[in-house]
Amino acid sequence: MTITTNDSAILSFSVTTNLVSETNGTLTLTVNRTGTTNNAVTVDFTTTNVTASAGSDYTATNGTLSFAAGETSKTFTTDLIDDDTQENTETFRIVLSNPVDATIAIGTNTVTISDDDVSTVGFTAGTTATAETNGTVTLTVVRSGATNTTVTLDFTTTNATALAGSDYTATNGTFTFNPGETTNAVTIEIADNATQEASETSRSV
Ligand SMILES: [Ca+2]
Ligand SMILES: [Ca+2]
Ligand SMILES: [Ca+2]
Repeated sequence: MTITTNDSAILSFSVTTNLVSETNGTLTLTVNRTGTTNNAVTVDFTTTNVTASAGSDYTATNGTLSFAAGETSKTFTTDLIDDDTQENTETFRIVLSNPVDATIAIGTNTVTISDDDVSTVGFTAGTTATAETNGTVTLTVVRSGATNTTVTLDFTTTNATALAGSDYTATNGTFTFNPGETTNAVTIEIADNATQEASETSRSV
């Protein structure tokens, strides 16, 4: 007598999407087996690019999951790559294939990687002292963090106790950091007048 059965092992990712930060390091994925559990089954997995790129955004990963008889869950990991580049949110997929003695129900898992990198800009110093005989004062702005984007920011002088026109030349403009640039500077003219004055201040913002 021959006994036939329609029962089979059914393999599914535990979730269909993962939202991660590139700083997470490692992502653990789970494949569950339902249906028949009394036989050994295998299934292959591999990563595939969507907008994220293997090698720069995550580590390409592939292998075979082997469920022993009675096993209902297997996990594997794939690594995320944390860089200093400011990027859009990107995705890749992990796909199950080649089931042996099993069928695949949910065989695609989409991983969405969010970016953590920003440009930070600021003056190198909060205050600058200069003598009026110097003629000019140069203020430097630097950017740190992500440097792969173009960043612009406006600046203008405002009076504190020094007066534009008589003590310094009112100055405004825009700093532009091109990709890769980390330093900008502006030079402001200081008036050397004949009047005796207390020390005076102006601000650049
Ligand atoms: Ca990335
Ligand atoms: Ca980063
Ligand atoms: Ca990044």
